[in-house]
Amino acid sequence: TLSAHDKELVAKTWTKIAPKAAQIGGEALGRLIAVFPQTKTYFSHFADLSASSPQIKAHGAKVLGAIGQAVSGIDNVSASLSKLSELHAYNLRVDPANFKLLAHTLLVTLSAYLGAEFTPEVHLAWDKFLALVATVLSEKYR
Ligand code: ZNH
Repeated sequence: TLSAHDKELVAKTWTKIAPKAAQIGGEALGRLIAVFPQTKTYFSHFADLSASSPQIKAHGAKVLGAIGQAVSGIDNVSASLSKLSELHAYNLRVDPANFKLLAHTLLVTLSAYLGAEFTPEVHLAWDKFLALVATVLSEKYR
């Protein structure tokens, strides 16, 4: 679970990256479909499935928007993402294994953007936070 210090680190990093959130989301999603091509099946209705696809980038921006909401509501992520949790469980039916893959490409992207500021401590805080987001998005599956 996230310690008070982890939460502070996530919030602090978020203020730094928020202006570039759309770009970061686009890169993370582009990496997801390039590095783990099995994830493309969820986006087969998109016209362009290259890593530089404008639809994939726009989708990545949306995903990071939700991450931003989760950061704002970090003390109650379940409540912050409850609508999205229902959407993924009942409508999209994304295999929860994919949340781990996206967390991975997001961490890599954060590292690229933050450079030396992406210390092992910050890395750990984001790893825990993204695991929590994944748990929340999977909690309504049955
Ligand atoms: Zn998801 C959608 C978020 C993961 C797949 N998403 C979505 C949205 C959002 C999100 C915000 C939008 C909604 C509306 O519109 O309303 N996701 C998210 C997050 C995460 C995720 C936060 C984590 C972290 N997803 C995911 C994964 C996958 C997915 C992993 C796969 C692989 N999603 C998806 C889909 C969709 C979504 C498919 C739909 C799209 C369209 O547009 O169609």
